[in-house]
Amino acid sequence: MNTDPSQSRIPDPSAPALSRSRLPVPGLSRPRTAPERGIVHLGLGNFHRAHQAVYTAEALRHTEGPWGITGVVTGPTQRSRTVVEGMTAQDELYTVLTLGRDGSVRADVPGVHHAGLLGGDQAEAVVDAIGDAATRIVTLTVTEKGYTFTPSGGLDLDDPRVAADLTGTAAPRTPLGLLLRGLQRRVRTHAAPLTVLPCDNLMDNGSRTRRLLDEFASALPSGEREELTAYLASSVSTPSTMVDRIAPATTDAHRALVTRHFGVRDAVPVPAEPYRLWVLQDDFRAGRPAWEKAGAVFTPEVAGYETMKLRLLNGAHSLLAYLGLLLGHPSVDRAVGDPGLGAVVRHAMTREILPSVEVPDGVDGAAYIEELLERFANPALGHRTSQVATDGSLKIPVRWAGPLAHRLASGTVPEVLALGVAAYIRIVTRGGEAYDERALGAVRDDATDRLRALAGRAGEPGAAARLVVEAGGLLPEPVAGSAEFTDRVAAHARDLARHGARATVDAALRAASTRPAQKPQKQQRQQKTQEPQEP
Ligand code: CS2
Repeated sequence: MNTDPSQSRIPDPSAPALSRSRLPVPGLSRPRTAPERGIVHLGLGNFHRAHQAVYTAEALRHTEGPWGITGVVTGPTQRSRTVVEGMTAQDELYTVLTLGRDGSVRADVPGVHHAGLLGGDQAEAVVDAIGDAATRIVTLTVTEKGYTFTPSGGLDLDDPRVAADLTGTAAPRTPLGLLLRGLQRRVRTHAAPLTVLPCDNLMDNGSRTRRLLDEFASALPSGEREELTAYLASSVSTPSTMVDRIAPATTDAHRALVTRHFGVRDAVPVPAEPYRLWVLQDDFRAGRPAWEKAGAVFTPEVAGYETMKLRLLNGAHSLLAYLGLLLGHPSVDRAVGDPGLGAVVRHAMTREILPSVEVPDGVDGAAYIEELLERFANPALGHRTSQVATDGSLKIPVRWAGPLAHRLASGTVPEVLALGVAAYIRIVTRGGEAYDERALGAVRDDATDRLRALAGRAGEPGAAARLVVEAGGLLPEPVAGSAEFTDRVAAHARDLARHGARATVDAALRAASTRPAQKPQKQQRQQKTQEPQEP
């Protein structure tokens, strides 16, 4: 089946809504009834619906089990509410549209969800669901922001929402608050074991989540603290996972596609690429679905896959997003299809990022990079650069800090990653003055006001970028304190302002291809105020 872009992009309101009684229709089989709820999922967004839900539906086709999912919306956005309301109106069903590079469309209806909950308005119901003895796994896709940690990785006790959740006088608002109150309910009612499975793009997401839960429990008043700490230690596991599938935001074009192909109206379909991967540590305290039957990989060596994916896929994605926005590209496929940008990103992946990655046994790093570039080039996805650019202050440390530190330690300043940092700073500090925000979409980032104020203290773009790197908390030492690195970022920032993105990307490509990989001269920190050389 093929997509035809000349066809209507507006959904047909007269088509009947997707529902169990409407199915099967040709191309869409009737999904099974969701089994008893064994999983509570925090973060009912597109990624979960195209990834874990699909794995779970497939696993259940092979092995029965109580693995129905109650999805919880944790963010306040209207889009998240739309998902719960849309699914409710459709018997908790929705379509996963698998969109191939060749224009092929495949549709699946997972049908594994129970009625969704709104974390804000229905916090008590969420706590009940997590506290229910039938719940065996709590999974999370709450984005980097949802974990409420400080740059050093600890629980952000200064975040007023965290502080409020710790007092327990009102309904919990943060994902960790909801989770902790649910665990508290479990301790006080039955103390059955549980697995907490984070599925976000964070390195060592299992141990990081564990640390945050432990810190949350330790910050509770005496009495509450002891019971939870003991329960966490004895009965809760937090395996690490690497998750991968590109699943962009839904648009009217996707809704129209469902109606055109299948004759039904779905208000909340999920577009996704054909590729998917899930790598997990097999440490489940109360059982799990047979996800391996759906292709998931269980291994103690999750870290290797995580590093490879976060640095190469997500790292390159962020480069394409920031440089793509400055070059006027609305989507990732258009950005990677830009010959100059495609070439610098390929260079960065091969020469600046891959050397920092210990590729897992059996994986060929160069072939993985080619596969990623092909995945990015999928035009059917329409993955917005502004969507990937969101929350850069939290994503950049995860994606770029490791490769930057690795290259700097080996005596090379990574030209393209330095340009990426300059591009991010330009976008976050100048917004609509830096790129066509109206056409390409706004880039949301909680650090915007803080970084703008910092940049404003410095004045000219090079000095502003330098100050943001040195004092903005974006990148850890030794990267932020490397004079060679901040010089390059400042030079790129100045070039972006003076000569524009096209000339700067082209110059970076020339410099990156010709610059010998040698140790730069050691510079003293006080020398950093000197004007750097133009590339
Ligand atoms: C993207 C990811 O939005 C982003 O930051 O880099 O959501 C990416 O699409 C997924 O991690 C792919 O698995």
